[in-house]
Amino acid sequence: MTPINAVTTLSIEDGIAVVTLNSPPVNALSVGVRDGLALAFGQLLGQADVKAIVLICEGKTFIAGADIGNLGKGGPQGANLLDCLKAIEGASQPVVSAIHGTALGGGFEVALACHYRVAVPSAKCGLPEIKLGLLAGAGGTQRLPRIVGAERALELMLSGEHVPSKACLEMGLLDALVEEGQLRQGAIAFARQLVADNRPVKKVRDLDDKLKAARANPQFFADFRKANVKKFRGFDAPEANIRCVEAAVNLPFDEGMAVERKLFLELLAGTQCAAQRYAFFAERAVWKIPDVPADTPVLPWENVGILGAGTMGGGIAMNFLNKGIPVTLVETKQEALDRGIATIRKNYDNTAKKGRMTQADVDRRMGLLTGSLAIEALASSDLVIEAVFEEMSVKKAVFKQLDAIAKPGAILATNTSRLDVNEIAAATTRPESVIGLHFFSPANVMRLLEVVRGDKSSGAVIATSMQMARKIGKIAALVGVCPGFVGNRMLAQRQREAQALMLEGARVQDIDRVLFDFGFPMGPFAMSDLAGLDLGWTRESSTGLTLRDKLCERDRRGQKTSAGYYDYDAQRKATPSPVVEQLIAELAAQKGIVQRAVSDEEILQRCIYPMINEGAKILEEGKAIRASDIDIVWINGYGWPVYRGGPMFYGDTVGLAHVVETLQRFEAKLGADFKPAKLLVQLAATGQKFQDPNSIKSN
Ligand code: 3H9
Repeated sequence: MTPINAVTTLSIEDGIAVVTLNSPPVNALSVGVRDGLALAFGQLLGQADVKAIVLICEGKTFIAGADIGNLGKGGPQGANLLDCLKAIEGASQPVVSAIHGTALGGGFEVALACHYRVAVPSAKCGLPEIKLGLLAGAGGTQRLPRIVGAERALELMLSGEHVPSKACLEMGLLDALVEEGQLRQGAIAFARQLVADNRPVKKVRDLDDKLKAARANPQFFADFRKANVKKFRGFDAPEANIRCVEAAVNLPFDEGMAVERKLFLELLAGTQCAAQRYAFFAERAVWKIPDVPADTPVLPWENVGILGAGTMGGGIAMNFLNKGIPVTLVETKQEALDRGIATIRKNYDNTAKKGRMTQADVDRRMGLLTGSLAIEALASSDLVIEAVFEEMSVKKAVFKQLDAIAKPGAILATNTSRLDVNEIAAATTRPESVIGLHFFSPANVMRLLEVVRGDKSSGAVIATSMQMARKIGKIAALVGVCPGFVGNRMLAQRQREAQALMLEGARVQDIDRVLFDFGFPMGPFAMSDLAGLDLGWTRESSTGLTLRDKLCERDRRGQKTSAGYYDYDAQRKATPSPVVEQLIAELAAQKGIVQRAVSDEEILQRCIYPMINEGAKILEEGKAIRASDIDIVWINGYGWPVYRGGPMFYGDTVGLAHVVETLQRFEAKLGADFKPAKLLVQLAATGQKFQDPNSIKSN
């Protein structure tokens, strides 16, 4: 074996050359990997005693793509990837890529430039660039459609799906599967066979058959765009991806490559791509907890107890059942328990009806669920999650009971969305075992979990909770105890301003429109109507002084009563309500507010900048570890558009000095709610960003 450079080796045995890359963790296309490819292939091409070449990787995966951390950054450039691929495809000997783990993005593009591809059954391939706000910029958009056709290519590129080997083989993306664990031998044998059979080099760029269907249908791309308008709303990358496939269909290969390059560079320079690359690393950073290192021992847990079979309790239970983990569900009344279990079954039955689960899957899950009316049934649970009524006295009483019956070392978790976890923990004799696990509704669907560490939560309890979150497919952000934690605490800022703007004269539909156009799935008023205005409202406690009280008193409780902030028709289509407009005008007059026209810009800044400010306070108080954790909460729990990277990243994008100035302007006019946080002022003054590595520590 001859070293080519620090990450590349070359061996030649009986006329078969093997180029091996070894650049942990994922063999990303760093300078070293590209240089290694260029040098190795430079040596091999035209070497008469080399009959075929195998490209393979060491470690856990084939090349997982470009080095995302360095994409678009200056610095040492190394060999050009496109030149490497040209050399590989232009080789006179057949080149076989040997795939294990994942061949993704630029990695899959390297494989597509090879003449043949083999993989082990567990491998996956795909072009996930769309998730980074990008397109495959090394020929992927031109080669993929030439193998699978335009329709399939669009599906794969616009979903970013990691496609299992077997499906790749069926689509012609792979030429053969080789035995698991035998990739090197299998690929060499495959290459030998190519030589023995005198098979030609097969250049994907020369294929055309699969493109004919789209070429023959002039409506094809327009129809595809139309069918996906909703899905792609706000994102730049989907349209650029579609234009590349259009180019593949309608232009010669090299011209298509030029279109791809131009659009790739445009996306790469944009803020959406920057935001989505940031989100990629934010998702991975969230698991790193400075004072709970990765080697912290976790507590053994094999079963879960859930207290409360309502919507939250049932949804939480499904997460565990889905992963084959037994759940004991406890309620106080038989009827409530029966209802809770029936709802879980109904949810699974509906999934089965849609063909996304078999009846056996449903039965297996339901078989793992045990109902009980006695809290003692949780005595053997390793992890207990309380999801009872959101009231401190009730929670404390429950935790006192749990303390008495739970086994030593069991994790006692509360699903509170706003109450003081320390106070709840203090109701037990083991506050170190208590933690908050704030699931978001619907708990079986929403990806976010706020893990709320109490002052006394032990490292093992925190580490186990994070591991549990991963196991059930959540993304967890570790947050500290404060009212509303991270997500709801910041949401309160937006809600307050939405209400204030409404009284000042901004129309409900305009506030919603501005936030919808910003990229949220819906605005705050449409959201309230969907959730129901009477959540936590009772006629007895109504003051009649807020708009919400007035609406609820008139039975305008949201979509469910066909009236809330909006009027709804039978198809749930919303229209602005003259009744509500009248009520708002009256309320404003009562409060002595002179209504005025409010600009879209003011709506956006008043709703969003106080959130950024609150995020800064959260960081100042140490209630979140890093700004990107806050962004993860907002992207995954509150529909913040990922292409804007989260509120803190958005603050960085518009400029923290501008955020501070704007807040100060509002403070002068509207009062202390807008007073900029100390951290925000300091960062702005020193020209730093939230995302700068030491921005929090240095302040
Ligand atoms: C592209 O290719 C553009 C081209 O079309 C055009 C070129 C001209 N770069 O996820 P994990 C790190 S765009 C840099 O925890 P897993 C990751 O941050 C790229 N770093 O492991 C983490 O670091 P740390 C298209 C990367 O087993 C560590 O590796 N490709 C990259 O759960 C382990 O990662 C993609 O979008 C990278 N490309 O999942 C694929 N990939 O330990 C992106 C990973 O310090 N990657 N890291 O936190 C993935 O989807 C997953 O990482 C993968 C492994 C499935 C590979």
